[in-house]
Amino acid sequence: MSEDARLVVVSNRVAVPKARGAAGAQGGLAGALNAALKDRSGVWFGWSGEETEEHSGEIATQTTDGVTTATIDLSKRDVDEYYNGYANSTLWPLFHYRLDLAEYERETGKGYERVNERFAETLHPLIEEDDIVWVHDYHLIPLGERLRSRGVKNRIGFFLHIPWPPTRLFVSLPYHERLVRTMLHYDLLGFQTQEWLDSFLHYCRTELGAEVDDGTGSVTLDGWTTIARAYPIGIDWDHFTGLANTGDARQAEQRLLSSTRRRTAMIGVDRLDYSKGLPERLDGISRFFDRFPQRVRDLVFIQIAPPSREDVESYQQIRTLLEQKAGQINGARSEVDLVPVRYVNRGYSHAELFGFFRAAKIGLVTPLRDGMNLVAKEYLAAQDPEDPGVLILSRFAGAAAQMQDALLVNPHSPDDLSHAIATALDMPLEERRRRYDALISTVRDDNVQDWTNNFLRDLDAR
Ligand code: ADQ
Repeated sequence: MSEDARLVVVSNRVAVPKARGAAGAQGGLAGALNAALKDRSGVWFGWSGEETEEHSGEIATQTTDGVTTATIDLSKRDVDEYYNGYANSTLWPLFHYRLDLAEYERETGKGYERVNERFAETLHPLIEEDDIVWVHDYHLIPLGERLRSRGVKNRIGFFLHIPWPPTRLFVSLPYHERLVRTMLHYDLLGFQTQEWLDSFLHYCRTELGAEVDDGTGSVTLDGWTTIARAYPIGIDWDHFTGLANTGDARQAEQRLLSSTRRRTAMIGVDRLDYSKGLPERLDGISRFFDRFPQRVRDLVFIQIAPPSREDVESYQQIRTLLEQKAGQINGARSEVDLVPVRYVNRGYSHAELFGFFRAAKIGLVTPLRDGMNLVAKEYLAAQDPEDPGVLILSRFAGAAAQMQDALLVNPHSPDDLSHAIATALDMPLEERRRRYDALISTVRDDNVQDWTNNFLRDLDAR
């Protein structure tokens, strides 16, 4: 990218320093983008997270560490229809293959288009001639096309953080064609893995009749050409591993070790979301204790899961279900001096998570479907290379494509999970080291700086 080009990042939420919800369970996006923006004196535009009676169009800006954030508030109706509605009750479940949970409501679809239009209207005057614009995620798919309709000629790229579903599922979305056609107005489209990219290209070819070149990823339709490629996201390795020496990380590690004593700690850390496979995970653990009742003395499972998207009903249901399942295992297996499952409903700082990960000899990451999953990478990054823990990873996480040396499991199968837990518990040091050595280079080298550089390099070349 030319050294002078300013970077404008657009995403639904913006991690404004000290803003409500800016830290904690906001997701993998925030850390990734801050790293990209720091070097490029960029602007980060999006929703403040605040609701107002009426949409005012006012922009609040703030500059910290050379990064300017520009945020707008949304009306309650916009939040209901665009955020809780179309983005999180239609696109999120559908893109995670959950047709059973996807809701198709005309009104929320209109709200989604209206808010994308609002974003374009407010953002347009902030864009300068040579800026490069990078739009993120499923909330803002039509934004590029909305900017183009206002005459924006800048290079605009889009990255999808979640999976792209197979065509046969995707066509259940009303107006699917209209949505995908807007994507062809971007100069560059990024997906997490080759699998999601293949599904997208398949759709363009078979449903839109676009001209698709699998080699270059170019997609042409009605005079518009975009390039679609896979850019697997990574963690901020230097920052995350640097946390090892903090007091918070050490204390967290000690706290976990002293509370688990002779038992092996197995950890799960996820936003409370049905895509993360949490009830299925507990079924696997329950099966493990059914098979090996005496091993309740060897293993303690710690699940850290802060609530998210609590205004959406399917998220309230999953929370109740999890409480029941954790309660059932503990009811059946607890002794006066031990409880097999600790279920913690809150977020922790990355330093504390580092310490917990390091103290846990098994990392259990079993989403039913996940664009990438950064927890899998963070778990490994926190391990002691001399005595590393074992990562059990769902084959349906995007991360599995890069992490074939993890213990890969089918998260739908309690037997498979139970078997993997037993294997991990008994795995000799030599094999743990071999797997760790095979996995750590992708975690370290394919990091978030590499991801942003690759994406921006290709966007600049357009
Ligand atoms: P998420 O669905 O949020 O992200 P993930 O990639 O695992 O999933 O990122 C979660 C981030 O939040 C991690 O950095 C993790 O440490 C943090 N986190 C989770 N639970 C936490 C807790 N209890 N306390 C504090 N922090 C917690 C979406 C997609 C993913 C994709 C990312 C990035 O769904 O597939 O990997 O974006 O592109």
